[in-house]
Amino acid sequence: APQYENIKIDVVGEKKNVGLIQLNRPKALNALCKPLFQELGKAVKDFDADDKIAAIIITGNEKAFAAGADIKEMQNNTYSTNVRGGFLQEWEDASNCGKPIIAAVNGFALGGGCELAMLCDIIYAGEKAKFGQPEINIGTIPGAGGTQRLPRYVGKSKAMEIVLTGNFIDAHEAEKMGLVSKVFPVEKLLEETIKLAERIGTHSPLIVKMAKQAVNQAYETTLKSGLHFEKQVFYGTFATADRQEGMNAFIEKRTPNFKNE
Ligand code: CO8
Repeated sequence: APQYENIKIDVVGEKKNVGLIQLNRPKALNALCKPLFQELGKAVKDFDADDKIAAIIITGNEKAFAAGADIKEMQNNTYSTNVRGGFLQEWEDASNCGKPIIAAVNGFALGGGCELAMLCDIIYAGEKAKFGQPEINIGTIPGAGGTQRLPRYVGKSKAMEIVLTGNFIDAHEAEKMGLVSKVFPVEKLLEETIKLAERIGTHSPLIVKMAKQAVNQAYETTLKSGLHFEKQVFYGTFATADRQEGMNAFIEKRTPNFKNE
């Protein structure tokens, strides 16, 4: 297995089919420095390519999921160095994953940390989690989806309030506004997130991937072309062995044996 300095990886779940990535710069509240993001991108890519892995979890520690981009690292960036170096380009690696990624958020998910959670497919939170886009406090704006993904989750008024004030919202508020799908006691969060990943892992990985692509279209296109995309993918499932097996198993009252084909 590759050696990482800023993250820890593990394979968990009863069937060892869940890839776990823990952000691991506790002294900096898991601030997302460039080496961390490069390692995260590699870990996500490797799990995505591993046929034994059904879903991926990204988590932090009890104090912080991630407190944002590394302010010390970008303090002296200039417009020119950002453009020349493609600042934050590594983000694309994590968002191109075909498998489901679940964020398990305890503690702070701020700035780039909140944006990282939002580029995951599902967010589960511990009850002490705090979300926010505090970039405005340090004279900048969200740079990795905060102004685009957040309004799609919570609507314009709440997104404006979060981005323009820099105020934090707690886990229950985040759940109420649709940013987070469930809230758990802090010490239960990871096991509940693993259960969710395992539940997804009982299905055909092939069909899970198609379903993820279809839902993602809802955030990328008009309703009309999204519905068209959905219909084509739905029809496409009928070209797979797993669709036949799923329906056969239902009729025969048995558990399906999916082959990822
Ligand atoms: N970057 C670098 N270091 C950080 C960061 C950060 N974002 N957040 C915390 N740290 C460091 C602190 O400097 C401190 O280090 P040291 O001990 O060496 O002084 C250590 O972590 C502990 O932090 P605090 O002492 O501040 O802990 P508190 O419990 O007092 O406060 C807070 C916790 C409220 C989370 C506070 O640390 C804070 O406000 N952090 C900054 C939050 C922030 O502004 N985040 C937004 C950053 S900008 C951004 O994310 C731009 C997005 C662009 C895309 C990102 C792509 C990666």
